[in-house]
Amino acid sequence: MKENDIKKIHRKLEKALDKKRFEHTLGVAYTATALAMRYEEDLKKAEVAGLLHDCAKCIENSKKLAICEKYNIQVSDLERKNPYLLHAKLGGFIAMQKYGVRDKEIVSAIVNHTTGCPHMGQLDKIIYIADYIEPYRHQAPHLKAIRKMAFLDIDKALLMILEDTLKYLNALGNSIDPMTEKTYEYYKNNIQ
Ligand code: DGI
Ligand code: FE
Ligand code: FE
Repeated sequence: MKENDIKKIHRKLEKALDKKRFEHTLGVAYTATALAMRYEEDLKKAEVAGLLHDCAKCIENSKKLAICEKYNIQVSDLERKNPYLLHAKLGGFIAMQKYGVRDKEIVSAIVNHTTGCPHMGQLDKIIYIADYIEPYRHQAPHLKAIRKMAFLDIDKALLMILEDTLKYLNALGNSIDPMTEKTYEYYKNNIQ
C-alpha cells in the first residue's frame, strides 16, 4: 500500500463519513499503528484497516439492508433487527469494492471489528482494541486500565473489552449477537 493510496482513501472517506466518524476513524488508524509497532505487525496494514473499519457506518440502515440484499450478503434475524451491526460485514465488502483492498487480513479485521470472533488474528485484535481505546472515545468504563493493558497484554485487553461490552449490552437490554457471546467465551476460557 503506497502513501498515495492512503491519501486517496482519506479523501474518499471524508466524503463517506460525517465529521465525528471521520475523527474517530483517524483515532483508530493511529492507535492501530501504535499497537502494530508494539506487537510487530505491519504498520501500513494496521493504518489502512483502521481507516476503513467504519467505512460503512454512515450508510442509512435501510440502504445497508438493500445493499446486502443486492449482493447476496447474508443477514441474520438479529442483524435485521439491529442493522447497525451490518456496518462491519458490509464494511469489508465496501473496502474491497470501493477502496480496492485486496489484503485478506485487512478485510477480516474490518468484518470482525464489532463482534470479534474466536481465534482472531493479530490484526483483528489490533483493530478491535484500537476501536475501543482510541483517544476520541470518552464514555466507556475502565478506559484508562484497558488503554494501559492494550500495550501490555493484547489478549487480556481484548477480554476486558468483551466483558464490558457484554455488560453494557445487557444493561441496555440489547440483544447479543451469538458471535459476541462466542468470542467472549472463547477468550475467557483461553487466557489466564
Ligand atoms: O462502530 P463503532 O461505534 O466505532 O464501534 P463498534 O463497531 O464496535 O460497535 C458499535 C456498537 O455495537 C457498540 O455500542 C457495541 C455494539 N455491539 C457489539 N456487539 C454487539 C453489539 N450490539 C448488539 N446489539 N449486539 C452485539 O452482540
Ligand atoms: Fe464500527
Ligand atoms: Fe469504530
